Amino acid sequence: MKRSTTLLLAAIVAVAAAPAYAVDVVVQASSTWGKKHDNAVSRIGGEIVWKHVESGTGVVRGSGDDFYAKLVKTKAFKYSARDVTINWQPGLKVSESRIDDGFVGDGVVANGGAIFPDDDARYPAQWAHPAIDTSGAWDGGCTGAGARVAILDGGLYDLHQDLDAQIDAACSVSFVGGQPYNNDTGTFWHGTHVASIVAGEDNLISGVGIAPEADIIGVKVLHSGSGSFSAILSGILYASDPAGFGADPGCKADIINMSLGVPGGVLRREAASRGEGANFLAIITNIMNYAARQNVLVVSSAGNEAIDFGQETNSVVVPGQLGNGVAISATAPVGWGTGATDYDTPASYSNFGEDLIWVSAPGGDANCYTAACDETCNIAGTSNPCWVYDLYIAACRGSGGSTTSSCWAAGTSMAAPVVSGVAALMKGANPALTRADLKELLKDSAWDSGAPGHDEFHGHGWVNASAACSAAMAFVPPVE
Ligand SMILES: [Ca+2]
Ligand SMILES: [Ca+2]
Ligand SMILES: [Ca+2]
Repeated sequence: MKRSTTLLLAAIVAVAAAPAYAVDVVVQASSTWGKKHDNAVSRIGGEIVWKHVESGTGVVRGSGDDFYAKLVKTKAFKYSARDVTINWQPGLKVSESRIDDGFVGDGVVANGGAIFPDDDARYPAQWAHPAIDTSGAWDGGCTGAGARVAILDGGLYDLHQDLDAQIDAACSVSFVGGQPYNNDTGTFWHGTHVASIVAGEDNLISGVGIAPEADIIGVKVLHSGSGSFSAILSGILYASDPAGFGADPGCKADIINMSLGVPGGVLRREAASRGEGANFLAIITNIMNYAARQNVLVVSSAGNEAIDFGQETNSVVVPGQLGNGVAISATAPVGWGTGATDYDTPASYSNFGEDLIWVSAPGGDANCYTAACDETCNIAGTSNPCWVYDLYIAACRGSGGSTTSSCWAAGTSMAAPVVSGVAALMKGANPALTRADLKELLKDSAWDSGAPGHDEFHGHGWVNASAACSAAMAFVPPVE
């Protein structure tokens, strides 16, 4: 049984991208974008909204119901699909318990370790840290310093004191029209929570991130959970090749976190009547592979529909299952507030599947129904029903413009940034590591949880921060 008061299962709604007099089409050339593509678009009276030369991807706009047909008829592009806006963050769990009191920690002096988390106000409620032994990684010299993580999401609250020093504002960007990267709707701010799971500061405020010294690049591609394909593709390309969008090449990310996704079956339904769903899949796969070629590791959430994608032969998770990235399932203890430490228990909502999951990671859950879980727990200066403490507490936007607030949330949206954080720990400690190295070391350092060996829920295992740190430091590239 799901705890329905905390489960917001948003309906997946397709919105026509544009009225009949203007249609946006996502296009993919067979190789790079050249003159013939420019010419084909102008020949049929279209305009180029944006293009990325090296990947051969772009969005073109035209008028009239027949514009798409005319574009296809030019045969200039290998794939094309009319843009759609969909909800990329369905099934998120959010506890109603949000802390707006601005409580900060005690300011205990650091005792020699690289990171001293114990004096951060909400750190004692962040069970994910003991679960994956982040202290072991920090004490081993891995802090994330030097690693850059792009958060493709609905926006970052850049004034939050647990995040402000880690955000690279000059490189942060929005691909949602009329919206700056640091703006979102609602009071929760999903992107802020995700970013602070990666790199929440070691600073007395809120909790501590997995890689507290990593740099964060905010890339707004969603608004209230919804976004267009054009925005998602732009975000991935920007974080992989900012120069392609006119930005400083130094804005490139090492890791892209995408706590978003839809099962591909949904995607195909949205576009099926027009026969363009497969084209969308081909285009986004191309872009995921482009990011990989640019040496960027893409970390995606597996989704929160409790679906076994090993049995879903007719459906894929987009973008998690496409290209060369990694998709992450979620785990959580059941009754941590009352003493449980079964951290690697599969979360009740997490998608899974033989070919879907690379590794599992803490994501939280609201699945404890014992009488003890309905009692009140008092932990880290907070007081809530004990089941709340199975969720993941991290920074969020508070009411009234609070810059110190924390929220509990659960989802594969929370598990993905744990892995992005671990990847940042490795990359920061050993900048020579390639995307492929990071992916392999995540696998090699993971704990073998669940069924022995590779299994359908944990994939190659449950992520292990301290082992990943050691492996990164010890890594010697194979001799060619
Ligand atoms: Ca601290
Ligand atoms: Ca903090
Ligand atoms: Ca296993």
